[in-house]
Amino acid sequence: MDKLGTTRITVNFHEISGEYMLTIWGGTTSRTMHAHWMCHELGLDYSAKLIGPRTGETHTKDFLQLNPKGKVPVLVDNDLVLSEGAAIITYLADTYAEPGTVIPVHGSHDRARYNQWLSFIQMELDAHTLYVMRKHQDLSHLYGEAPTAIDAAIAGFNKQVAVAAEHLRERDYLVGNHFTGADLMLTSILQWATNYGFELDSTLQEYANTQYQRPAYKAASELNKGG
Ligand SMILES: N[C@@H](CCC(=O)N[C@@H](CS)C(=O)NCC(=O)O)C(=O)O
Repeated sequence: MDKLGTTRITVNFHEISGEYMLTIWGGTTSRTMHAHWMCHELGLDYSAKLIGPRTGETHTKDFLQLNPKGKVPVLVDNDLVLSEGAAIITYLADTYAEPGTVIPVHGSHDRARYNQWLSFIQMELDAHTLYVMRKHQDLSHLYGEAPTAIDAAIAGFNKQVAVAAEHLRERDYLVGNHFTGADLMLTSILQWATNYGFELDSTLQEYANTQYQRPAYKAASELNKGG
């Protein structure tokens, strides 16, 4: 890693004259993990700029030009700048994966189901629940205390995650018969929930443990720690 916090990862075709065409900004959070994990699944050569939230690094003039939301992750691929973890992993898979591997092909029913799972995970398991806990627990000095909202978030998470558990009772993956970006997103969320003290039911725990064994997960997780 160099002094700017840039980690270079080996592989194939993204470096031109020493300049990386593909860069992922952000590290240390479950949401930045999404982007790094997908890059590793695809074996991409990219530059990782592991800036962290609330360090000031997401609010510099230069970074705000990339993402006026002042948030990570952000992907830069040539002249494309993209924020939002779900959009980033979908773009990476659409652009760099063999068709039909880590993302179902356009127009298929499985692609529609993939979209459904990503929306569900982002809204029901992240924004409405775990992130409410984050804001009013860990970050209560910024967002205020809200015990009633936390209780509702815990109940909401348990209710919604049970839908994923039920779905996985008879299958190994969320969509189709192999690993896709939907599993990547769900696993990251389950890891976050575990860090928050949620006890996953046995189906979900077993499912998560399986994904944690993926070499790309392990490598991305190590990188995303930012150490
Ligand atoms: N909807 C976005 C949320 C991104 C987000 O909230 N990122 C947080 C870190 S988890 C952030 O960058 N916060 C910056 C800051 O508060 O300084 C996504 O899923 O990618």
